[in-house]
Amino acid sequence: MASTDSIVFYDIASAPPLRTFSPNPWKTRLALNLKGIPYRTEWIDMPDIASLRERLGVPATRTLPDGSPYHTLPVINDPSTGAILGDTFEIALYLDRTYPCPTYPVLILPNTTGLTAAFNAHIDGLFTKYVALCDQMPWDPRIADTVKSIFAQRFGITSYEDLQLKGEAREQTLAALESALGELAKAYRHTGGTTDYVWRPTGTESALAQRPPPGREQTGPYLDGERPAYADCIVGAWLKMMEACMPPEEWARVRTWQGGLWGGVVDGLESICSVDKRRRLETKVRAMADEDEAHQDTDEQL
Ligand SMILES: N[C@@H](CCC(=O)N[C@@H](CS)C(=O)NCC(=O)O)C(=O)O
Repeated sequence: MASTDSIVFYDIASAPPLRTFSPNPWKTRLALNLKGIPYRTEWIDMPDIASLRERLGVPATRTLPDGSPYHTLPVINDPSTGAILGDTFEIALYLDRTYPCPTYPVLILPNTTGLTAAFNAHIDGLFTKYVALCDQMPWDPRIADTVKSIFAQRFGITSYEDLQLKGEAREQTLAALESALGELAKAYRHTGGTTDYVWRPTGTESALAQRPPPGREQTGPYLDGERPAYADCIVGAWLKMMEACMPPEEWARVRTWQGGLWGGVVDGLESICSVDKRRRLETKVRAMADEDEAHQDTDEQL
């Protein structure tokens, strides 16, 4: 249960009922839930992020095209150590350092920090290209007009509505997203090298020969093994954004692409997606920590 000593997690407020919908806060929420660390959420309206960060003394980690600071969430404040952090990757590293294995499951496996950072940048780049498809962000009606004018000003357009993708252009963007996700799907199927044929029914003989027997392919829901790591939270965070912000019929299509891989990834993370029902997770998270301890014992014996 969250107490007064619990981590305070600042997330971007949606319309009621309050829920997480933006990708970077999702990364941190998934990470906190995966580790099973008690926390409470403070919901911040998007136009108030800059003043929050200034009040907490957390410098901006991004810059707008005109060079001015771009204040973002998530931020966490951990009263037990006094740490206040405002960058998702920094937060993941901090959580692993401060809440270590074996008491807590590990987010970033040993010797994969650089790899995970590069993966994070790659995934952010991949999904950002298609973010115009996420045009149903659940802004609170109280601030929706302000948010839209902030975005319009940022993109140098007169109306937020000009950002909307429609008709054929939208279909083409969906097709490009499917293809980009097809590339990413290769990372989930540790077979067939990097050829396109990993996720297509036909292929070169050598690619076909690398496939395991039907039913024994690695098809997620996690990138590696039987449990999620931070890399899974990164992909999961963007998919959860699509689930929350795309027209439902389009999200339903994304779920089915690459043999239903993306639906499976989101469903596989379901137990760590909860906003406030942490108790449900505790048994599962404890089991994961035990597993990490077992791995560590094995490593030490080698
Ligand atoms: N590099 C930062 C990026 C965080 C970020 O871009 N957050 C977005 C939400 S996904 C945000 O707060 N945007 C506020 C805005 O657009 O004004 C991190 O990893 O924490």
